[in-house]
Amino acid sequence: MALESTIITHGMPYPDNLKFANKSEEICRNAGVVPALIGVIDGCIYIGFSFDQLAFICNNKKNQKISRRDLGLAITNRWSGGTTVSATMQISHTVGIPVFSTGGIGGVHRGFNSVFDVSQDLLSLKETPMIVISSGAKAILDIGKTIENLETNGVIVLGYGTNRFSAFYSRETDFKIQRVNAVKKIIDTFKNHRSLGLTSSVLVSNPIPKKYDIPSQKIEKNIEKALKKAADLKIYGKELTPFLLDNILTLSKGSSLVANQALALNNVKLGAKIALALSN
Ligand code: PSU
Ligand code: MN
Repeated sequence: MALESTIITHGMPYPDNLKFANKSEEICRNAGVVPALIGVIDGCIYIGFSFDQLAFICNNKKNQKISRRDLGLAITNRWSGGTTVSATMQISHTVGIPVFSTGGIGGVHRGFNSVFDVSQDLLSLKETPMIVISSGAKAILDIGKTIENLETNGVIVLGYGTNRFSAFYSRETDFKIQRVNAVKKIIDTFKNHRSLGLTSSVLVSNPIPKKYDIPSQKIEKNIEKALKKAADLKIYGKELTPFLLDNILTLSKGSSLVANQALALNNVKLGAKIALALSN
């Protein structure tokens, strides 16, 4: 199963990120699944890091955030850094790994009408046939527009044990999606979708465990403060998402980090079950 690395290089501070990466790999191995943590060191794409490489990438001050469009640049200029959902999907699909687990996908940003910011993750979900497990889309986004984009682009969205789309730190939003209760249904849906020659992904929205849920009213104030700061400082493009996550982490006094890790590890658990069942 594929795992992304921007969550490690740009989503969590050191050494929490290293502990998180180790834990993710351990969950996979205990489930009988080979973890493929994907990232770039010195312009080389790695599908699985050694112990030393992982330690390096977790604490490298020059890490780049590498999305799908950056891959050619990263190789040419010998960058090191984390691959986003879009870059990780591109690499996984190229080498034949069909299942990928992450925290939250990128999507349509708030204020889209003026800033036109849509994550490449949505393009990759449209164009790359995989099963992607996430806790919905990040709460910093415009969830409604993100859902509409997924529908337009033919991405199947399944709610694991729920008929509501998740918003990362919060279990539920008002947006209805197709509920699925069993791993087998996810796999059958993917196979039937593929049998028709369709090349978009199946996105599984797996809610954050109840214990770690942060109700949206609670996190919303912090999101709005972070968005205002980003606008004041004219932060845009690929810098925006890491800036927002970092500011929310500070504003929430670390509780967003705990939630982020809990949901991402929970997604690894579900992803490993899916990967194992698919390979069997
Ligand atoms: N979720 C996190 N932290 C992150 C990301 C997601 O908790 O850093 C990353 C993912 O790698 C995702 C990327 O693909 O943010 C999206 O960035 P953008 O909005 O610039 O497309
Ligand atoms: Mn963007």
